[in-house]
Amino acid sequence: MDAPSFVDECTIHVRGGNGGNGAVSFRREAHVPRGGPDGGDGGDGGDVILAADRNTTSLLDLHRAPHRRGRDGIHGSGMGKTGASGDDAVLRVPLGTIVRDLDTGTVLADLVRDGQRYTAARGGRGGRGNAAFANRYRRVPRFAEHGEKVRERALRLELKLIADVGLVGFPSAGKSSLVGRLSAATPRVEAWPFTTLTPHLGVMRAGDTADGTPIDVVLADVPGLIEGAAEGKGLGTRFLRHIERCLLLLHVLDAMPFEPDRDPVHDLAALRGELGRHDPDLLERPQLVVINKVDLPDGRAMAELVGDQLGTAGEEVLEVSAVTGEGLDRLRYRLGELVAAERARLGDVRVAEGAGEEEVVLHLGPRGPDFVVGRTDSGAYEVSGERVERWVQMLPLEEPGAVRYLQGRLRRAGVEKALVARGARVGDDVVIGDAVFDFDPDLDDLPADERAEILAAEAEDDPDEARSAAATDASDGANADVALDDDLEDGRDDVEAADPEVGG
Ligand SMILES: Nc1nc2c(ncn2[C@@H]2O[C@H](COP(=O)(O)OP(=O)(O)OP(=O)(O)O)[C@@H](O)[C@H]2O)c(=O)[nH]1
Ligand SMILES: [Mg+2]
Repeated sequence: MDAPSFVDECTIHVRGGNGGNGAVSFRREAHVPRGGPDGGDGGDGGDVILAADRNTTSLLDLHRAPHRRGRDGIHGSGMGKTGASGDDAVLRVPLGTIVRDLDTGTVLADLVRDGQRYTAARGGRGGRGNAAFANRYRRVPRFAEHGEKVRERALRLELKLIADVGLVGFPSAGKSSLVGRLSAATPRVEAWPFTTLTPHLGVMRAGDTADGTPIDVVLADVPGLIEGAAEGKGLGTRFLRHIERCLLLLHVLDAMPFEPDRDPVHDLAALRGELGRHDPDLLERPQLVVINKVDLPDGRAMAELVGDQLGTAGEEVLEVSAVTGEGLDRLRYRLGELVAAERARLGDVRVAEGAGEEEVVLHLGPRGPDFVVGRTDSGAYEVSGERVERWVQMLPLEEPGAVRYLQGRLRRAGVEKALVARGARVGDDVVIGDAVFDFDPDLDDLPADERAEILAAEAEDDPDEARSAAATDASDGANADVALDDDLEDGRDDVEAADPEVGG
């Protein structure tokens, strides 16, 4: 039954909600002769967020329903009403979920602690209402922004369990029996091999450490390995990824295996061979060996014989019985000691690799140039860049006022200069996103006063421009807060989620 309920890899397609449209509206009141623009802003679309949750054990839900979206923002309306923001879609994932870009394989986030969140897809920004475009020079703005439309993103999720001790052993060696005895977990135990089909965790209270505080140790019970697992025999090494992040490995050896060609010494060598073929680094972890089933007739004699042999070879070996409980106190104590030592050495992060980077949940690459100018096959100039394309998408280009506003923005962003530098001349086609423009670079042919007025109006549109440029520079490195610096770039105040009654 548990095979289909455990999924440790899946691809998801996520998309934030689109932003709501800004409204075009003018105040009309009986006693106010000339009402001003009062179109409110659209609400922002909801994000898609991955949240690490200790109570979620597999990626099954996402595997079954891999397409997830944030809710769209509500459109703004008259009387300055801002539309409500769309709700975020919060997707719970197990601790140890690694998020990659599906196409490039780049690791975007590694969610290892309960409550860690990664914004997998950002919602679109709400468009500004026409009231936002009013200034001394543009008293009657007849346009508002559309809400930002956002694209879908494909992500690959991979779960690598976060545990302290990984139990490895042949099928039926007694791994699950041990986890059942040592922790509150109740894994299935049967007399036949491959009873455990998916990894499980159990939490063990491991006695007192040196300073007297008890420590909790997380045990990972993984499906049994057999010789040839690395080549796919048995369940193969498909589940070995779940011990990759364990602090130490516990080899569980059967004192009295049924197969005549097996014995504990041979089994240990075979297990190490399979581990090494999966990932040689695994063999560098601290390792402890238990010989289980010493309660069986001849079990103890065998354990003593083998124990001496392995001990001479430098192994640390404990003899136990998961059935009678013999040796388990000693095992519990020793595991506690070893785990405490490893945590002290690695800084108690419960993650063997990448320690120290774990708080950084959002890994953004360094910010590239805001836009690039290229040529299309037909010879047109093409300006591409997220911000620039967003401006074009969000403005109603059938409105002359909006086009003029856009031109100002492009000019100030340096797009015109870059086009000229690339060789564009008046009348050439310029493609930005889905729109095609005639290149009309500067205002030089306009009468001086008209030109001054346009420039003054533009300056009022973006009073925070200087601040915005500074913020953009400062956020150059990883982990930039995109939302913040984009808001500054618009020179608008943060539009908070509106009163839920409005426009809902
Ligand atoms: N006599 C005896 N039998 C044991 C002991 N530990 C486990 N067993 C038995 O060995 C069989 C296999 O035990 P499991 O705990 O399911 O073994 P496992 O290593 O988890 O096996 P897989 O999940 O198939 O890899 C069961 O019949 C257990 O009752 C022990 O200490 N003594
Ligand atoms: Mg088992």
